Amino acid sequence: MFREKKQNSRYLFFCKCIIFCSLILLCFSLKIAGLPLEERPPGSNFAFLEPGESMESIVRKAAHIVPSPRQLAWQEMEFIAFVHFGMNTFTDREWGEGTESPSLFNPTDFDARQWVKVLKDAGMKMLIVTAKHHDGFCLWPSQFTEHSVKTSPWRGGKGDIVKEVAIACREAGIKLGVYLSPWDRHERTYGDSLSYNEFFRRQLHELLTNYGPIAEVWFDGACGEGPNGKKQVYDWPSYYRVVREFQPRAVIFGMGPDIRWVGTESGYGRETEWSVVPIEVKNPEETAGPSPQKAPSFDDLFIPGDMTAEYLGSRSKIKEAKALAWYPAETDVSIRPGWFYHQSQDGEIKTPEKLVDIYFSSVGRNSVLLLNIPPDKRGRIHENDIKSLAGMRRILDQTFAKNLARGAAVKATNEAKGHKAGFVLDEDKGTYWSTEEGVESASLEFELPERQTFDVAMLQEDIRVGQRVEEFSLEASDGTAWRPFAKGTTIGYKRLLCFPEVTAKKVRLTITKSRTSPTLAAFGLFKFPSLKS
Ligand code: FUL
Repeated sequence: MFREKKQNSRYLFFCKCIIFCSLILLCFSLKIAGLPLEERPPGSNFAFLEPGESMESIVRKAAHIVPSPRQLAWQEMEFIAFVHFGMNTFTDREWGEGTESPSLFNPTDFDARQWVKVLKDAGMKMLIVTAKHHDGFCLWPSQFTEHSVKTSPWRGGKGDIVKEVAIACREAGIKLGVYLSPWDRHERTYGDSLSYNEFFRRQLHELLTNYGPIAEVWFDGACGEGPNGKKQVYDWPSYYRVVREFQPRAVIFGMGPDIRWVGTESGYGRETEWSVVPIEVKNPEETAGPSPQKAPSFDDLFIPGDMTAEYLGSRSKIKEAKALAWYPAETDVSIRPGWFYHQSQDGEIKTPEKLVDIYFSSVGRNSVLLLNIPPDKRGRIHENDIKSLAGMRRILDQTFAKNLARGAAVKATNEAKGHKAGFVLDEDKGTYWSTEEGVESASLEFELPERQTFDVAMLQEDIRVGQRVEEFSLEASDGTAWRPFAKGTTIGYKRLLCFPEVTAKKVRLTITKSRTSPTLAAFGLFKFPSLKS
């Protein structure tokens, strides 16, 4: 009797536990479901490290940090356009003083549709326009300053460059981004930190609420002296809040927490480029959130820092970190020597071959290429730039027209369940090859349908589960010995390698080092067009 009672109460206790756990789970899922898309945690895009944490645990953490949905959407664009246009176009300068008269701004044949057509034809998926550069002149009729298109002679002061660009982008199906320079050499409140921060947030709000979806907000870090030598202190977290509230899908570049500058304006990214890197963060206990009720978010904790060092995400760097974040690189470069149009540079436009080289060294090195094409005084992209862009597109299209590895029989030395080797050739973004837990090096062997000649290889990890590959090599064979022909370190979203022509029936990819199980979503072999074609 007593035993039965005891069993019953155990049973009751067990049931209570199950109900309690289910309730907790239910609350948790409801809470997650209620979060905006950008904040849902399928995996996080940052992690704190514990003092004294083991290297094994740090590496595991780094390998499981993943991009946020907006970071992933940005990375998948691969190739985007910068358009520097403004007062400097008319004064033939790179940095204006802020004292230029708006009467100088008068494009004679402004055509946003022409910009967008040229850029779209070149394969670019977004246009980032310099809505305001350091001289403070606004390409939209801002309510908060007279220094804008509204006091210029262009379209009798009734024009709005940002609006026409936004419409042209929407019509053509490419995204829009805005460059809003925090450094403003015209605005008289600049240097009076509180007032200028409010002014800047208002301008940002105007741009983010009047022109439809914005996919990237570009924050340059320049911070010149204000009137009377006053130093402006930018309130970055408050700027981020405006972006998050009004354009939650937009990534914030540069001085923001989503995308970092690759560290050079040459167009050439790092050979080893990790998207997971150490970042500076404030102490959560000492950081105020947006309100006393709300805990500080990652945006509040993030400290913009210098990310230009050569090695950012290597094991020796992550070992020293306080926090790690998915913080990928964007490579900005101009098609001309200057960022703005100068007639004197009409003969100095980068050649198609140079642009292709830059593409391989940016998109092909786990970065997004942000190529600047500055319109001229007419307000049109110059014929010489169009010619170079078209030439570049032709070479890229011809190169990537046919994946010579397609149809190959693929086998792997190791496969995780559900992640077969064949997935690297299936052109389905949702599938990838991976190894079983604990297997950090493995080979994939491709037997091509016939002997092929190639000089380009393309590899892509599935970054939705993180970035892991640290070292790999490629070999070719005709059935006897394996001949090495290329090797690399990181892969990330995309790795492109060029090498002297190889002719072979078999190719072997060996991942020699990886942070936990490597993944590969895509593999390709290609051939550059011959120079005569
Ligand atoms: C820099 C600016 O100072 C240049 O003028 C240009 O806009 C470049 C993209 O960013 O920091």
